[in-house]
Amino acid sequence: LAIGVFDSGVGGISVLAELIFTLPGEKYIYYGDSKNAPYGVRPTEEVKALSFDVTNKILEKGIKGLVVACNTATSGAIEDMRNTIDIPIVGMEPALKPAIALKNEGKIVVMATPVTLREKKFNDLIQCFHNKNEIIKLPCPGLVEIIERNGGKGETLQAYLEDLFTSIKNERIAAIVLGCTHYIFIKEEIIKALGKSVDLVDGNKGTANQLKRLLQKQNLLRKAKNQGSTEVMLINSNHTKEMLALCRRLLEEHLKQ
Ligand code: DGN
Repeated sequence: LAIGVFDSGVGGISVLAELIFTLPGEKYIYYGDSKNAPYGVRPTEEVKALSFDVTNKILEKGIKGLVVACNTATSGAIEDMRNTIDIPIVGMEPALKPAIALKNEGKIVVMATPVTLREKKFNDLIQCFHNKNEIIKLPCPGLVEIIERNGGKGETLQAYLEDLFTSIKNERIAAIVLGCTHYIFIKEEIIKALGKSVDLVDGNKGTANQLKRLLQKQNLLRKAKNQGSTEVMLINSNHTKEMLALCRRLLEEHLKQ
């Protein structure tokens, strides 16, 4: 059986690459719901309904574990999914713990979608750390759409980021948490727009390790003797040639890093 991975679009491909590094020799089914992206500015009930729709499509193909490679869908739907679907399900969490562990001086900026930053899950997480570093929530409506278009390169992205960072330009920044899986593809552009070098932290490795632990515990990892090469099936609800080419390019570029 395969490992299912889904996101509202292409962002979760950065997580897929991390999974392939952590668990090579497995079979992966990646579903990007680009037709319905972005999820991050919708009411929570809609995020839930879309997440269940996609999950049902992946479940039909037969999977032994599911990675919700989307912070937004994790915030809005993962609890209900765990209550109704009987396979290991791992989600994303903005990487506050690793950012604080760096012990840099200054504030921690969390870039994420409006849904992720307003939902209970994130606000509960902040409570555990509020006395360690001051946390600045930086919602980025519209950023996912720019990245969905061509992977995010170009002047529109640069202008968006420069405008976004005007509010934090004069802050001392300990780290920036990339709390949306799409943003992993634009690390260089973030640093360029900020105009200074800052630690960028994401939760991809944590998610991949967590899936490994869960599958190991239930004895669901492919045994070494049955292991062939890694297999990846890329599916997208916006089934155009351009979108599938973008998915392939992002995966290839990310696997090279
Ligand atoms: N990659 C998704 C996330 O991590 O939140 C983006 C959600 C969206 O569609 N805006």
